[in-house]
Amino acid sequence: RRQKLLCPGKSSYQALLDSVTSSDENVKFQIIHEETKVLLQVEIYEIEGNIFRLKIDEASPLRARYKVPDVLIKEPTTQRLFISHKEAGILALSSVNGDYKLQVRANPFQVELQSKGETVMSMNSNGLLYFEHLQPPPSDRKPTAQNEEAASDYFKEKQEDLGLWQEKFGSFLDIKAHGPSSVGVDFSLHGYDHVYGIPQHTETLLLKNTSDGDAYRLYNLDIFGHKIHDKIGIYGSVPLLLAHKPNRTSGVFWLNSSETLVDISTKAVAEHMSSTSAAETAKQRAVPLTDVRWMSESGIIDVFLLMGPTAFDTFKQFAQLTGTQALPPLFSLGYHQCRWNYEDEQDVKAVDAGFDAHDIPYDVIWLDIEHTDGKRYFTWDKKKFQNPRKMQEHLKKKKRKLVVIVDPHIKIDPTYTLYAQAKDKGYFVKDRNGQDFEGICWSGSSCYLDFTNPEVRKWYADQFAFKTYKGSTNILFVWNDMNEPSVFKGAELTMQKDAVHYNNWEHREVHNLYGFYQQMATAEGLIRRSSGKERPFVLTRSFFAGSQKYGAVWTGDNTAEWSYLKISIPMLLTISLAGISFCGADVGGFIGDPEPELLVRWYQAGAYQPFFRGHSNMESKRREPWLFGEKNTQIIRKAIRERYVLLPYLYTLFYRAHTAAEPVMRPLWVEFPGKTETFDVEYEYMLGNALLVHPVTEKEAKTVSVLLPGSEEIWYDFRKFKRMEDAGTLKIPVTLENLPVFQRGGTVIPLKTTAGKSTEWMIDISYELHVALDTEACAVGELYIDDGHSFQYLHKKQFLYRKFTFHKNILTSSCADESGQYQTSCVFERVIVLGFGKQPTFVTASSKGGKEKEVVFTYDTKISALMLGNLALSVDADWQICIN
Ligand code: MIG
Repeated sequence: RRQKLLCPGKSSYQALLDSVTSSDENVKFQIIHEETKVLLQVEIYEIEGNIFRLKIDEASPLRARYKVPDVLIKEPTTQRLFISHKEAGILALSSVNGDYKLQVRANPFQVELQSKGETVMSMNSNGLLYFEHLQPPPSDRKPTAQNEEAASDYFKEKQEDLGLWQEKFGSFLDIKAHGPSSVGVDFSLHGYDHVYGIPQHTETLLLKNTSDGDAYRLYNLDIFGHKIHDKIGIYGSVPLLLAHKPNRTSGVFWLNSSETLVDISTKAVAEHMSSTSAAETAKQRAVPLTDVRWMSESGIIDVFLLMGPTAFDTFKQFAQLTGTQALPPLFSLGYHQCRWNYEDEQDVKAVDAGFDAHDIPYDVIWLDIEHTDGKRYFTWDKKKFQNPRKMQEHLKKKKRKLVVIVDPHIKIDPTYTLYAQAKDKGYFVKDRNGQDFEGICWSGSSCYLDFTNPEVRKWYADQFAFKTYKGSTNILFVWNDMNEPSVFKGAELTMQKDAVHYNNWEHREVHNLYGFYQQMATAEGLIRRSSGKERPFVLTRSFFAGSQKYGAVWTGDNTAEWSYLKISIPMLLTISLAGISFCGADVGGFIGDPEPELLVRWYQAGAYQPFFRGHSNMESKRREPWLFGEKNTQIIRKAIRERYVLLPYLYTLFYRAHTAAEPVMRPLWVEFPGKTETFDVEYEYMLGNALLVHPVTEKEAKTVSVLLPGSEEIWYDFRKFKRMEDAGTLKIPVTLENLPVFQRGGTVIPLKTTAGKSTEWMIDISYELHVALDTEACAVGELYIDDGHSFQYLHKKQFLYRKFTFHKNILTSSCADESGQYQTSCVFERVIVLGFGKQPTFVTASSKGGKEKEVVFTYDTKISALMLGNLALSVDADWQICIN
């Protein structure tokens, strides 16, 4: 409310260019507010890899302001910025290689960032820089320096009744111990009218203009039955916004964990063509421009400008700051069966057996909150789960896993060890009076662990040790829910902002980090219980920038309606763009009961999304995949089996996400950055660079409009192998059995030849390659393999990374990373070449050092597909197949 009183116009800030100092690390100077005379310190950094960082803090704050810790994986490596020019009112800085120039204008204060002469972004060009300096509370304010007096008068006069020191929210009173401290500024993104990112909202992929409505809000909340197309924040936040135009992608990463609002306004502005003659100067053209205004309740301004220039560069830049996706254990890419609740040990066994009886693969069964002894996490209900170890041994024999829920609220019960210990050690968040903060959640009156404290995180991680967590075994993994944190009867169902954390920081400062920290501690616990050997799996509902390092996220309580299936696609794409590749939505819809057709369509969609879990609410009817009649069971079986067959490709994509920050699921524009028709496509997407997927999200659909982009591309039906006749938007006929999936020409996809009961049953199943030729009759692809569960790939380089190239009718398998080695007896059994022009006369295969042998093949003239069988070519050997 206070910031919104400031309208676009001339900024009241002026840069004091006499104060400029520069070092290898940064360039610093001060800016002053004309009325309050408060000085702010500006620091500008160039970070290796085309990143710029701008920090603005008070020059001499009353107390230190909150600076988000633990999100950046390390202190970024800076490069010296050179002062290339300093004269009346302008400070010009240039990057080491001279590609980038930063222009700081003194009056009004404004920063412009240019890449090779092109203005890409500017800051404060709308004059919306806003910075509330910390003041002593009105009660102990004594007039001292003149400046200070002027400053407080300014605020008193202009902002009376705007909740400076306390604010009512319904029946809640938020007492702001340190007074107003909000910050904000605007960025103009030149030439851009497509912006994306800043999850999580139930919104379109393309961010909307907010001029006549609500700003996008980043404030992690548990909103049960959330509406669709709403800018209120749910569960998680990543303050990263991406902007794209045909020749460039850029990003703005606003590192602030307090409640944040983002206003977006796209417009066309006149651009002057540079020219000398007067007649020519009059020539103008309209270019788009997007203004993005960030407003945060507290903290400092700390913003990273990611200069791309490609989308993949931007992803790398963000990962360089916040880390890449953790490599998931392979089982977690299989299908997960969840429900609130699988009742007891018999239920778990019966559901597990149901999958075998219906020949449906699955990897993990989940236990929700009712498995505990009265919602005391890390315990078991003594009646329903009398022998959890035995139950897990049973699952282990079936080569399957168990995930249990572990929420952050701790039941107030002195006989509950976890509570008693945490209480004793002072590990709970405090209320404003210094008592343990008490809220209500599933466990009744509860306290909340203060995960922002590193000591608490360590202690919490230790709770996962096998000997401490009674009844847990090494097939048990963890689900962190309610970690926004959710507080029933709390303001907006969360913790009051004036609660107090570690080091005396108020909750308002750290709110959006709470879930991030719980997942961090949980993942650490799972790693530690295995003495550092095994990869963890932790699903979290709440998240922040960097959560990708700790596991997976899901989109929370969606509803079993078609519109929620549909919106899940842009929601997952947005989360993926924000660095979190391992994401999914509850298959079937959590709330309510899906009609069978919707459930089938949701399985088909989920099978081609990164995290694949069926889940349902307590009040929903049972929803195991075989409960909807033989025909639907068969279609769901087919969808899940297809997922399992595709796992080699998916796992390879996760390896790329882990090592190169490439999102697994990506919007079309990322793959086709020059094709403007892809920029707003949100109901279809690319899985890696090779598969285009368009889930069916309409009831009784007979056709689906699919955009196959790129006139120079060739697309193939992924299952029928047929080359698509046209590119552009096509009406693709669909039946209930299929969803439109296409393979892009020029790619090679590795698959398993068949599915098994779970990923672990599939280790020895042979592989096949789908080689889809492009217009030059070429294709390339990759396959990553390791043991699927440990850190040996990292510590001992036990992995295989293979590369496939099809060129001049020769398919070659070679090593893509010589540093890795992994023993496997697996073979390639089949190769299918799509778009192969003519019937071959003979085909030979030869392994390096081995002799050439003839290959049996069949050729389908109608669809130009060549199938090579009985190959038995080792996965870990170099080999060649020659087609003559
Ligand atoms: O408010 O643990 O989003 O997946 O089943 C309900 C019970 C609490 C919310 C989660 C949902 C989970 C449920 N939880």
